[in-house]
Amino acid sequence: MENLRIDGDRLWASLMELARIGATEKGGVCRLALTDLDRQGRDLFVRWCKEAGCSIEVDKMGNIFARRAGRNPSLPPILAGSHLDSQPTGGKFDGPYGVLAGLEIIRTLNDLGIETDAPVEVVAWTNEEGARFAPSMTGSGVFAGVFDLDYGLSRTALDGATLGGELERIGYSGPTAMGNRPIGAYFEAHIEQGPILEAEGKTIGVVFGAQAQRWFEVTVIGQEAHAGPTPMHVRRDALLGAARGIQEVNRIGLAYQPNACATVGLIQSSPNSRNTIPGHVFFTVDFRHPDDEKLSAMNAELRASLERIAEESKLEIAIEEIWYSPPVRFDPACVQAVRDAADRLGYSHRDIVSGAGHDACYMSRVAPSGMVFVPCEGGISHNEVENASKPDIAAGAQVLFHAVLAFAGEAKAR
Ligand code: HGY
Ligand code: MN
Ligand code: MN
Repeated sequence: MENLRIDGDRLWASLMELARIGATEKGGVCRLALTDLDRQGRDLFVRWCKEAGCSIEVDKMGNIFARRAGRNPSLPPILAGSHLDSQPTGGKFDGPYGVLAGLEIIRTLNDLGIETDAPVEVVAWTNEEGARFAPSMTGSGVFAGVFDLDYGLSRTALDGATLGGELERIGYSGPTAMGNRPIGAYFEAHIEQGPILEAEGKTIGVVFGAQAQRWFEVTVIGQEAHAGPTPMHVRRDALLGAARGIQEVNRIGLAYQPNACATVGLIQSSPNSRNTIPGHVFFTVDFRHPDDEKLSAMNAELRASLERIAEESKLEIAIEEIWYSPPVRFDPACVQAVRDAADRLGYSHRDIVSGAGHDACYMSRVAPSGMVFVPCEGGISHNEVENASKPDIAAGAQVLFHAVLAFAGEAKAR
């Protein structure tokens, strides 16, 4: 097993080449799901997989599966993958690392002339980020049966584009039926996107689970009126109501420390004119906690706060939960395979729970799944400065390779 080494330089070069698609001035990436830039990234990935001798399948949600045959085609495949879409101010590694680390496994198997027992597949999931089409992880969610296909295809962006329409437009509305096929195991390499591994000087995160999430959409309705003649005490200011609501989101997040996370990331106010009192405000809430009951309590507190604000400020406030992702525990055998690989390869490691959601969270419902984390600089992600070191990127891919091989069956030279 010890000579089974991936090529870290080749992986890094592929990451940097892909990062040129949608590159931003600050060194990040903006490749929103199903835009032309996402299509270009997908096309490059497909070309590389074909060059590596893989057969390609695209399903009805645009998930791309690149398959390397194994000795026994009847065995369920071992998958490695992640996503190619990014946040608006995203980085080079969030998503592409897991996809290209999977491709690096294929390339290394080819270099070493190794035939695995089971087929190995690399997958690029559609719309993991949920930045353009909410919620997150819709491609893997439909594959895993969490959402039905109509729900997935009907997700609508703020500009009115539908996920299904955009899949058609960029030519990635595939013929393959969704999911419903045996998968031997699924592994995903990802940057941690938080500060723990770097702070502790650990190279590998052995991910044993992910925290729960709830996403909400809040609409505040007041009354547009003139900013000049309207006395303060008669106003029904929707933006002031939203501000109080946002303050409550933060207060609730702080009240449920040490693990709660509470974020308002998107706000729209209308009519957005300096001298008109806002009459209509829309904002989003992202609540997370490893403990499901605490997350429910945060939800209840938010609803109570918004009710009180509506009454006090004579506003109409509606809150809709649009997404709930329960806490995830990955398969113990997959977690152990990652831990054993890190041990065998001599990498420092620690068990860790994922603060972020990942496609592996949904894949864990249909296949034994595990994840490999590597540190990112300053723990920063969903930011154009997102960075990781070449040795860590290689180390994570090395661990991924050994974990996949542990499930793909003994590797023999062809
Ligand atoms: O939001 C998340 O956790 C992921 O980046 N989609
Ligand atoms: Mn990601
Ligand atoms: Mn992300």
